[in-house]
Amino acid sequence: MTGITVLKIGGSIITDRSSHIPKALPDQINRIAEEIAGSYDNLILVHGAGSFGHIFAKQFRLTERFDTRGLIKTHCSVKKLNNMMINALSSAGVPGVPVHPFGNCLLENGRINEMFTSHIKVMLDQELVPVLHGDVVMDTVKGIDILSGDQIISYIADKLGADKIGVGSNTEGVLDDLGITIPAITPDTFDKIRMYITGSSNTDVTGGMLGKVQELVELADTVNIESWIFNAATPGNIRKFLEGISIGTHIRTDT
Ligand code: IP8
Repeated sequence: MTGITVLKIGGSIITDRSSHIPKALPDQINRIAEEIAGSYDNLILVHGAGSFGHIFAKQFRLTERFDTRGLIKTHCSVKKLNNMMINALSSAGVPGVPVHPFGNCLLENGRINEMFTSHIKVMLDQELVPVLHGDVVMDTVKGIDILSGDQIISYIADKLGADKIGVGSNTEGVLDDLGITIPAITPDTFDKIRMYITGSSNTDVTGGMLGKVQELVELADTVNIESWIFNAATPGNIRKFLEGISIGTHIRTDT
């Protein structure tokens, strides 16, 4: 068995983020499932919420206040997207199983305080592919908050001792202010280039590209787990990442 791989697919790849209502992109979801079918040994999949989560999170201001209706609406909506992903994986022959963070995670002021992961380990032992997603989650300080897929991947990779992380985004990698892909980022270079990193979007309540990079740089720095941020909208890239081919921006330690 190979080491654990954690792969995040951004919500902007599998949903239409410009839509005012939740809108999935079934062709993309099916293509991604087929690419994953080529190599899914010891794989944990995490997907973003896209228009299924960010629209409601913003509408009900869920990062600022507790709102019962908003909580239920947002969670049910992201579960629908997760279900589409599970069905597509199943059609492609991949045994994906849902893991909803709302039910197994607790935040403290927006950061993961506790997350039950023992069942995820057993799922991997049974050759299943756990599929988590950005979600609304109970928070000991704020009541609820939004948990991004980006925070999930770094937490889970650290806790389960993953070998590598892939972040399938909608750009070629991490772009600088001129739109050029930055080939490698280390904790040392991050401080110098963070002001040039672009790509945050208005409806993204969880931080956009800078937030993603920050999570991954911290992980490289603290536990030496490498990551790649690449364009998951380009057919073949997910397959390449899963086969161990280096694409996009490589985030690693200084040494
Ligand atoms: O799309 C956000 O997750 P992300 C989750 O991974 C919600 O940032 C509910 C907006």
